[in-house]
Amino acid sequence: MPRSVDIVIIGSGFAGLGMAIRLRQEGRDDFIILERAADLGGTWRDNSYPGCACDIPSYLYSYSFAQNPRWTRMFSPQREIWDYLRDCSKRYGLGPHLEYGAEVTSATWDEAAGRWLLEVMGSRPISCRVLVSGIGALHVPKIPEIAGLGSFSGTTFHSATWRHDLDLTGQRVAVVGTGASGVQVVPAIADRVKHLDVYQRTPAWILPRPDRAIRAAEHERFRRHPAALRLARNRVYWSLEARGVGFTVSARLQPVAERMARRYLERKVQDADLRARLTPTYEFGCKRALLSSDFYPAVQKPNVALVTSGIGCFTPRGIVDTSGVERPVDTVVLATGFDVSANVKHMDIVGRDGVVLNETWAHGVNAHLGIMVSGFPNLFLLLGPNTGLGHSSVVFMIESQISFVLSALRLLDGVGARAVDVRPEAQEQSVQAVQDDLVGTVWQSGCRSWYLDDTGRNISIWPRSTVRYWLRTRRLRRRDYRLDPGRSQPNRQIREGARA
Ligand code: N01
Repeated sequence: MPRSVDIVIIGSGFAGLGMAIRLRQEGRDDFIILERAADLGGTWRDNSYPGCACDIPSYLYSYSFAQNPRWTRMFSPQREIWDYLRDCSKRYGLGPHLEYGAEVTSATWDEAAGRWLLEVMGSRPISCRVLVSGIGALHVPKIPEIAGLGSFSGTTFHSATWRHDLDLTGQRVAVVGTGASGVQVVPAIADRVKHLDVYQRTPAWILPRPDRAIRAAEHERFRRHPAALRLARNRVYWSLEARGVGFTVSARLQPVAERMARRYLERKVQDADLRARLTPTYEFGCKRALLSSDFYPAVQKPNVALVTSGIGCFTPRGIVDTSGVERPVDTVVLATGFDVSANVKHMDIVGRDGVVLNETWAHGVNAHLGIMVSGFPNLFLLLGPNTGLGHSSVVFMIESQISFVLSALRLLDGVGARAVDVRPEAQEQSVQAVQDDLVGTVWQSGCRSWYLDDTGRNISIWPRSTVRYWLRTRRLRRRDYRLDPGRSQPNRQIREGARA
């Protein structure tokens, strides 16, 4: 017998918890958060590799409605962000709403009842009026298909599932990948290991990270004057938004950033051959530009080797590069990123008329404003397709999406409708507008990045300013949506059964 709740949120990362807090602030308490893991925190729980930290300043990488006067650094380390999320959960009384070990395997729309029916591993089925996915984009580790990987007799793990039980001290280690995760892992373990091979397939554009400790006097000021904290946050927001102009409005600003990155590399790496191997050949910003002040020093340490000849295969002893040289190692860390096209694909989501979301997405993942998919009423995706950013904090995007969901709920309640569904033509138009806006941008300038799917279509980036996104998601444009009159029908018996 299914339990019945009004709203189900899937996932307890930044998106799911933010949604829950705002629901409570609006006086809506009939919701649960289903989390498949044993603790909350999403990507900031999973990514606990040494050196993991945020590359967006702390003031902006937090909720606007729950600002934190106690950040210890300008760029917060993972543990502090995870603690912040746990603190938010406590402060806003989310504990009773959280259910752990509850993996949603399928969601099916029941047209007659106007409700979603969820199958949940480790729990009874659940019936809900509104379903919000807060599972985000970077949660399925990408394990590369490299010949012989299974035959390696040492230890292999992905950066997002770090083996804390394993002491790397004195080991020979290989790190595969030099993206945002790789450039943080390498300096953090370089001094501890006996030898480190860094396998770089494509170099990244890197700028120094202007990190520093936040001083006691600043903490005191923020504690006494919350307006000062808001001001600090606004300053970061507008400076990143200004930086974003180079991505979104005037491509002419990109070479300026590229020059800065090139000069930084020249200053930090004297060896001409190494410098050449660390120099990207694609435009700045095409792949995510990275902030790191310790990656270049780390790859120049005597016990560290940058391998750029490409991975040929794995052997039981180690890795053979494409020129045939075998490098024996004890442990391989795969800092090889995430499968962004996975999004909600591991769930069977069945909408109106038995339409399956995965089939709808077979020719390309897309959603209206990254949030709604036509034919899937009362389903809202947080951090859905094309809502990632190259220049600013995704927490801002999440908050915009949460406001959108809240206004959809107000609309449903206000007009007495049981379902809201985006019209196919509105979705087509907004998806096309995003793809049109991407034409000619740096993200489409020819490099291979995780922003693109296998066909080369960009499924990750919002190509305009975050202000524009905020304006588009502030409230629902009525003509873009179909509203079904009536109330959703939680079976009275089911509800009583659930209470009992
Ligand atoms: O993943 P990535 P990530 N052989 O996809 C290489 C967020 N994040 O986990 O560039 C050899 O960027 C691949 O090479 P190439 C942030 O949004 C945020 O580092 O494809 N190499 C690349 O170097 C970020 O963008 C923070 O040629 C292989 C690397 O692996 C996103 O997460 C911190 C390979 C993957 O880089 C993903 O970052 C960390 C192969 N077969 C992450 N396959 C913050 O600070 C892949 N690679 C907020």
